[in-house]
Amino acid sequence: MKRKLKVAVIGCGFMGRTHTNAHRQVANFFDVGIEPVLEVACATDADRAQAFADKWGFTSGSGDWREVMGRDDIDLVDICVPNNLHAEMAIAAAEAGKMILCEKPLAMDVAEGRKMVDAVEKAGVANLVSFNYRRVPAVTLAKQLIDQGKLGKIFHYRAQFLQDWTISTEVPQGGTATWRLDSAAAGSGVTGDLLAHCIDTAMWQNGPITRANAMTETFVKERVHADTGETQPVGIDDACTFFCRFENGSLGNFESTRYARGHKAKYTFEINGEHASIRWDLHDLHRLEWSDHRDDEEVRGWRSIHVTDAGGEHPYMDHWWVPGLQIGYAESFVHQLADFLGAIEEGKPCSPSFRDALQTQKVCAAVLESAAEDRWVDVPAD
Ligand code: SOE
Repeated sequence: MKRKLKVAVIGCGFMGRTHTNAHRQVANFFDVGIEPVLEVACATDADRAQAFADKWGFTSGSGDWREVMGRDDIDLVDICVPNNLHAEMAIAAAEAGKMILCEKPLAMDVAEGRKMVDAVEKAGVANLVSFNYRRVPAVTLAKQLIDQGKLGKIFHYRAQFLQDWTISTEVPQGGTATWRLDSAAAGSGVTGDLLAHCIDTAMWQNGPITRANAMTETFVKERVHADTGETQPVGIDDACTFFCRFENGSLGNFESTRYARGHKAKYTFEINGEHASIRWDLHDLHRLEWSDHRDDEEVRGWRSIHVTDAGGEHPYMDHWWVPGLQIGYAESFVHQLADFLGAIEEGKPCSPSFRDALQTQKVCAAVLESAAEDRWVDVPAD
């Protein structure tokens, strides 16, 4: 008999759907001894929460997250709301002794993030931040190849996350669909929303980032606020480019923008080592490209690995179909949950924990400070 874990999903938008889908799928594909039970879906609007609960199979819907935190029957709180609510909800959940899965970025800023880390560590509750791209099999395979030393010494890490959905000046800020453009709800723009993913993956694969030098730009300076109808200054970064140094001596080069016409979610990275290079592209997420200088000269070049082998060669793939058949974006959330539940079962921490995500928050803060002050900024190690 599997242990049942009663789950409250807070937030019924895009991320609420990705997480709920994972809760529904995980026990069918992964043999963990814990099974999530969809107990309550919560949103500010109680009717919206109830409609979401009905559609996705929760026992009930609720318009009051504080009441949900106080319920004895809830084991795990899954926070899928705008960034400005993460800290308050996570700290309340920790104080109520709940396990917590929290959407990225961890917090609005480092100070908030520290309070969240203190809260979960003091309460001793299981905690994980949803940097889901780590768990795309091709990305996990890249990490394994690096750890096995197959690339040798790493010289360069470069990553981009490009989108084009905010170019029109007619797109509002704030509200349910466009809160990511409102600094009061999001904290920052592409730095916290998109580069945080790249930074998390990069530090996981290549170790700590120690210094950064950045520039940011806000191309559209004013937007109508969806809640008030008032035109207000835009406080987020629309684009951010930064250089950095990693502790292992390698150089980093990161770029993100929502003004790259033609790109929807073009997250790519390339890592150059002394023996080999690898590169990955979210638009083709089941492939990892590999170029090995040790290959015979006449066949040396880039090869494209179809990361779908199910015999244990490729991470996570033995849980899905048969070799050659792809999975996608949604499954990265299933993998994340399977790893989290497995860690809970074993009483071990799961990464990225709140503490791991705080380090990403510190890099984001250093990047924003560097851009504001036009200078290199060190990233504190603690
Ligand atoms: C923004 O458009 C966004 O949805 C991010 O918030 C997600 O974290 C990213 O995975 C895709 O893009």
